[in-house]
Amino acid sequence: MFKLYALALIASFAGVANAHFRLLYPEPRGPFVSDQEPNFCGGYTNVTPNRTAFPISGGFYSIRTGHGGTIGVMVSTVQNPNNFDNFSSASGEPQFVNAFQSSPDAGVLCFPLDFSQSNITGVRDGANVTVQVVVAGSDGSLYQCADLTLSSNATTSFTCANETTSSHDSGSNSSSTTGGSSDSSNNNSGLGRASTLSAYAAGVMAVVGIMAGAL
Ligand SMILES: [Cu+2]
Repeated sequence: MFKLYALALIASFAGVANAHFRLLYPEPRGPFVSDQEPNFCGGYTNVTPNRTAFPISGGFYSIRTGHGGTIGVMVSTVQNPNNFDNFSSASGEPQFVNAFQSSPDAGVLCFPLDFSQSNITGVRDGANVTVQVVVAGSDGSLYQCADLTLSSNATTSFTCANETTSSHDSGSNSSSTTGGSSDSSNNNSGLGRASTLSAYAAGVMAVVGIMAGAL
């Protein structure tokens, strides 16, 4: 009886650890390491040479997540960002690229990532930047980073698609909608679950609170 219970407990922890999220696009700094995801850049503290040429406007990012959460993207203009301070402005505010997204669902999600509206110093054509995707959910804040070079004429062959599962990791109840390509001509077509205003506000509170804790 005890053994059975212990096994179930281990299985449930393993489930939590495996859930987390993966950054599908742009390409993350390195292979996914589940245990490292609660740490800065998912455990990858150094900038990588595999920079993705990324459009300043009309871009998107995609994750696969095992659970719902509030999702934000911070940006650093430091050449080798290796700590959370590098993703903050001179006044200490975390630099988020665009509005928080909130998804109650697990699955593959795709959201716009538009640098042109961000008004962050140093974000411009040709700049080397690093993005840090934050998912704040039931198991805390998780991080993945990607090193980019911003370009006004970058294009990508990655297809922005959404495939959500309605219950935690069940995978049994999925629906699929395919968004457009990354073309700047249809830059909102990849938007998945729309975030409501209240979810946005809650997200800001949650992520900023977590950032404050992390700093
Ligand atoms: Cu998780």
